Amino acid sequence: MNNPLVGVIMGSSSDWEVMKHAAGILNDFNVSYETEVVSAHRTPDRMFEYAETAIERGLKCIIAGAGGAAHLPGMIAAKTTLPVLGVPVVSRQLQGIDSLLSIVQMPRGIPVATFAIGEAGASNAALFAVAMLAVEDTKLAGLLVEFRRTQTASVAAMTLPGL
Ligand code: RP5
Repeated sequence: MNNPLVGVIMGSSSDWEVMKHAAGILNDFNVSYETEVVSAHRTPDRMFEYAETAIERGLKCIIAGAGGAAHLPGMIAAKTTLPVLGVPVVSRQLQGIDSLLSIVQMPRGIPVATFAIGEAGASNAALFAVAMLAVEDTKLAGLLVEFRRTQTASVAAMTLPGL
């Protein structure tokens, strides 16, 4: 996409199954984004380069997903002042509890906005990015209101099966 506003990065291509839900929301709102695999421990130089050039490339925020000892969001946040939205990816051994704790427990001074483990977190991180961009984009703000209306209507229309 041209002139991406949001960076969607992840530690491995195996994270895409979760992170594609962030991309899906950004697609729905027609927000430009870029996707890239950036591993904190396997491609540290790429991670630094990505974070250091993010502002000059026009990004407004970065959604970073990782699993296990998930230091990607925190390390990206350490190298840029852009808002970083962390998504804990479900891990094989500890089902993402490790990812969640390692993203949410940032020491004071370098914040990472942390979302729920897995698909809901990826979707909500993207909705949060949309909400941030909508502060200065009235068209996007209108789309967000419409999204909420549709969601409310779909729940209001729910029916339950009888016994
Ligand atoms: C982390 O290790 C990634 O974010 C991924 O969630 C996890 C497993 O990576 P792969 O072994 O599937 O490449 O760095």
